[in-house]
Amino acid sequence: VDKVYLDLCNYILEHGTKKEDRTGTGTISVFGYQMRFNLQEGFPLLTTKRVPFRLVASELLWFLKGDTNLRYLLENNNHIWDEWGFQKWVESNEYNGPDMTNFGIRSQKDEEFNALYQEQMKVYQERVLNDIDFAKEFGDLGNVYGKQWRSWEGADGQTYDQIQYIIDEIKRNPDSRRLLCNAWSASEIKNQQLPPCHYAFQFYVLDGKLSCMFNMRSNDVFLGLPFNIASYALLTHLIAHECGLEVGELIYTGADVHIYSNHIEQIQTQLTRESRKLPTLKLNSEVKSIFDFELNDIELVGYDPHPTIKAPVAV
Ligand code: THF
Repeated sequence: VDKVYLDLCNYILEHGTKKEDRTGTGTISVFGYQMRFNLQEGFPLLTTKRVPFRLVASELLWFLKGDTNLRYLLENNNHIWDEWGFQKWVESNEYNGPDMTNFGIRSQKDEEFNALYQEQMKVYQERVLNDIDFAKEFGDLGNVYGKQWRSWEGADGQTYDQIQYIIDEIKRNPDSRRLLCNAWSASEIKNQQLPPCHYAFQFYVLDGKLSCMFNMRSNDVFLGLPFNIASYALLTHLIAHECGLEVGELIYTGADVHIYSNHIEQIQTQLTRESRKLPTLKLNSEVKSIFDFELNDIELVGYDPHPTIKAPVAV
């Protein structure tokens, strides 16, 4: 996994082009890239830096619950989506604290502003955790992944559970070429704090093995991609578990695949490291339905990575 990932990093550094982006950070970008991972070789969590698997797992369980509110993530000490909820809050009419315009970029460039921002962020997190009405309004990220996966709103006014459909279809007709979940919806873009980056995925069953391909329109290679690979690998394991299948391959297809300009040093460090043995995944065999899994039913065994490498997230 590390080799395939680091090959991509090298490829972007060599062939990528400077490109401006929505967040104002600047990136080196390529358009179109594919990677394949054999899930039989171990669980694809990078070993050349520590990837916090607990955060990957709690985010995936959040999607699978159909939840779109930050509250669940905060309860699980997962802060990877905080900035997107915070943005909704500070742009609302009810916010009357110090000006937080462009807080993402400013907090990285201005120490004094950063202190103010951290303070406001703390206040926001506390309120989402402790004030249910506040959380309902300002902790919700809109019709993001959980909503799209579990209760897609059809033009007919009905809701559709795309994950349940996939599971039922795998059990009934494993040769199906419709084992697909789509999170991208033209009419929902305006109702989403961030339109989906991993916007569609599809499963494939052959010889008792379940494979998965996922598509990304935009991908932050240093922070996002290691999470995305692990998340879809975990989803494939969970669905295989419920359907009585082995795991097969995980295939990644990326469109605008980029390294942020303030992640280049970190990538250079990571490129000097030797990869280690992959961990394996252990799922609680007592749990049958993927919708019943909780964090402590999912265990990673034998993960011995190189140390964490810190990097700022672009909002
Ligand atoms: N926006 C950007 N700029 N990058 C992303 O990766 C990204 N996401 C989601 C939404 N918007 C994005 C959120 N997912 C981290 C990891 C995944 C994220 C967001 C942030 C992150 O900072 N990871 C740190 C550890 C963080 C921690 O310990 O709290 C890391 O070192 O891996 C891509 O889906």
